[in-house]
Formats: sequence, structure tokens, C-alpha cells
Amino acid sequence: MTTLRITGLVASELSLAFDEFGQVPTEHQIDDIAAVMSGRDGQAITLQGLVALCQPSEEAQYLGLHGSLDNFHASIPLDAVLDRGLIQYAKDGRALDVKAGGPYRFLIPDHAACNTDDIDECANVKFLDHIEFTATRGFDNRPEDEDEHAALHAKEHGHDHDHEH
Ligand SMILES: Nc1nc2c(c(=O)[nH]1)N[C@H]1C(S)=C(S)[C@@H](COP(=O)(O)O)O[C@H]1N2
Ligand SMILES: [Mo]
Repeated sequence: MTTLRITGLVASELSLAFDEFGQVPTEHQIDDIAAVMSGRDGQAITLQGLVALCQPSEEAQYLGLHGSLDNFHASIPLDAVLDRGLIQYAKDGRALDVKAGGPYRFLIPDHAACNTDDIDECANVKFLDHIEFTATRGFDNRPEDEDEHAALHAKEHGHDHDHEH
């Protein structure tokens, strides 16, 4: 079973499996992502729910989002996403397929357009397998312009991508 590792400045480092996402209390569950993010569907827990589980320390200011499958990484200010960030773990009640960006995916309702802000669409990290709480900004290889987006999409073989730039 693929797990999501949670490490860094937290009281409890975790390795969460699909079943454990389902067991997160209802108050932190999003049963239909479409209700908060149009055009997306599936099930998620809120970032607040994750924070309740791992209890980051006061020093944790950045969230490192790691997708090791394709070596994609983002590091974003925690404050800016704490009240809206989601971790998608399912679609139609089943584990999220890699074709849909699984096993886990970070999603930010009301994100900015690519490259216009720290909290942009590019930070919706697919193939998420590791979240890291850090004091300072960590490694981030999000594309920085149109050319880098084009190069990234050219590399995407076999993944669903209906995204136009
Ligand atoms: N692992 C991974 N996550 C990724 C990317 C990527 O190349 N690899 N591309 C990012 C970028 S640049 C964008 S704009 C969004 C696109 O998400 P979509 O394909 O669901 O529209 O995914 C982001 N998440
Ligand atoms: Mo992007």
C-alpha cells in the first residue's frame, strides 16, 4: 500500500495509508471536492486535518510538497494554504490512480494562475508521496514560465493532462 510520509518540524512523523485517510474525523473530510473546487472530483482531507494529526511546531513556516515519481517539488508558505489546502486521496471512494495524479495529490481551491503567485496552480502537486514541514523555503522546481511549462508537458507520458498553456 502506498503511503504518504509526513516529516520535518512535527510532533509526530507519520506514514499514512489509504485506510487512514478514510479514518480522519468527518470534520476534516471533503466528500466531494467539486463542492470547493469546480472541475475536480474525488475525496480529500483538509490540510487542517493533517495538521491535527501531525502537529507541526511553531517554527514550521513552509510546506514542502514532493512528488518523487517525476521529481516534482514545491515549497509554499504554510500560512497561505492552511485554511484551504486539501490532500486528495480517493476518487469514487477508491485509491487515486496514478493516471489521475495519485496516489495522493495536493489541491488548493482558489489558487492563482501559473507563475503569478507562490500559491499558484503549479503547486497542485501530483504523485504526492511526501509532505515536509520546514522553517525556511525548501527545494522548489515548479516551472517559472511558459517555456518551462511546455517542456514539462512534453515529458508527461501516459498521464491525463487536459491542461492548456
Ligand atoms: N508531480 C507533478 N505535479 C504537478 C505537475 C507535474 O509536472 N508533476 N505539474 C504542475 C503544474 S505546472 C500544473 S499547472 C498543474 C496542472 O494540473 P492538471 O493537470 O490537473 O490540470 O499540476 C501541477 N502538478
Ligand atoms: Mo503550472
